Amino acid sequence: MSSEEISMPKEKGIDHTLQLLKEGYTFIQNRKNKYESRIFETKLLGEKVICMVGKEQAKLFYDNGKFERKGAAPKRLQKTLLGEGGVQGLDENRHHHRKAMFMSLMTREMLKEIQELTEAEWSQEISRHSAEQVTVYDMAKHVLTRVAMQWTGIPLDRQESEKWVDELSAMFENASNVGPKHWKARRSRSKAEKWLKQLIEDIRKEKIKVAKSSPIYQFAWHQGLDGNLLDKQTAAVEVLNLLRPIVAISVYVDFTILAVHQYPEQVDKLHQKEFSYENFIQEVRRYYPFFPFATARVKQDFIWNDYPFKKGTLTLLDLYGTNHDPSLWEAPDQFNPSRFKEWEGSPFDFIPQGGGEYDIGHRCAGEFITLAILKVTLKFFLHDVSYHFPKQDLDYSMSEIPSLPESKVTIIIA
Ligand code: HEM
Ligand code: MYR
Repeated sequence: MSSEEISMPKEKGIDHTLQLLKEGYTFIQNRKNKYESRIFETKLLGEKVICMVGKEQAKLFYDNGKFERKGAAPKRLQKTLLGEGGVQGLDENRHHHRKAMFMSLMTREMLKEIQELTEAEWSQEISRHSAEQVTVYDMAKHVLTRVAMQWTGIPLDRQESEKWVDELSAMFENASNVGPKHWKARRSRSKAEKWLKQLIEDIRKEKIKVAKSSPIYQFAWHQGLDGNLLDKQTAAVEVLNLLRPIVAISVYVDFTILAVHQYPEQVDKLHQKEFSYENFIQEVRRYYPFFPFATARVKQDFIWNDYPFKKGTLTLLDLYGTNHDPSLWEAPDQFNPSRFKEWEGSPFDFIPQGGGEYDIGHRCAGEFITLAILKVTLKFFLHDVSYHFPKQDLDYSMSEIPSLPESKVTIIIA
């Protein structure tokens, strides 16, 4: 260490993985408060880990010269949530090239299409459950599975699509679990990858025809930087990087309807046009917990604010904690969509789906889709569905990842 370097606060002990599982979304925040530092060192899964939270720290984390993604995602997460060989683990030119394929799908027309599909599927779903007691979460998973299949151009009808609800859900619902749930997620991924590999092959051999403009066609015929098609396995992983997270939007749908129930005064303000539907959705994504933190590794030795960062060190950026940082957000634990009227749109302070840039960074490729789907879903529930909330347990845990209201938000449809 040179004379200008100082050590960052360091959590004592051999390993803190159990505390991470116990404290969940608040693990990094708790230590930030304890050490009075937005950056500290701990040990997780047997290795030294740097944890960071805050806007300046997000800027640092998304500096491609300082951090890379190779080997950053834990293996068990690759076997469940992410898959192996996908865009999340690529760096530099290979990442930019692959990411461009995802971002090329996010056109105004494609976003409009997914909104229309979402509205149509919600209409169907609600009429199907007329006079029943249902959970918003389970309905959303069915609706969004059908939406995901149609939008991606997967040649399955509604009923066949529904058969994949459980597999697509297990990959994100069980991502942080150990034991049988973890194995269920692994099996779900293997089964879905096998199916998609075959489908990609059939499309390439023209045994199955799909629209040229569809994402599945684009991915089947995507050429890597070397001019070759993606191997089938990687193509399957990337198609799942569309299908799975579209279904995962169900978590935000559940929290959106929870917010409608818990904050009727904010719904009144929305009706009075004090703020927009988008503002309401943004506050849902800021306020409620979903993706806890992003992971990267130090690319080469550097010093930041006098702290030494050593090449290869695993680093976590607290997404939930940054969205609740009291130095960035006034009264962060209040649900207040109006705050987004004044928000300046920084890519580093509001980061529920990661921060930084889309094209050359790892910020979520599906953020526009997420907003598009949530906006039409909120409008639909406020204007086109007659329902009420029975008595239920709406608490949600801060240690279960991903977290959901206990009752999954139960409603009785008129
Ligand atoms: C990346 C969250 C929806 C596709 C990410 C990242 C987060 C995230 C935290 C990683 C950021 C980082 O590593 O720095 C979420 C949440 C969603 C969601 C909470 C809500 C359900 C979607 C949707 C899609 C999608 C709907 C596609 C249709 C992706 C892809 C990446 C990604 C492809 C990898 C980007 C890259 O590595 O460059 N998402 N996401 N996500 N997301 Fe999402
Ligand atoms: C997606 O399917 O990509 C969208 C959101 C899924 C969220 C699942 C949350 C579990 C994350 C576990 C730990 C993250 C550590 C990198």
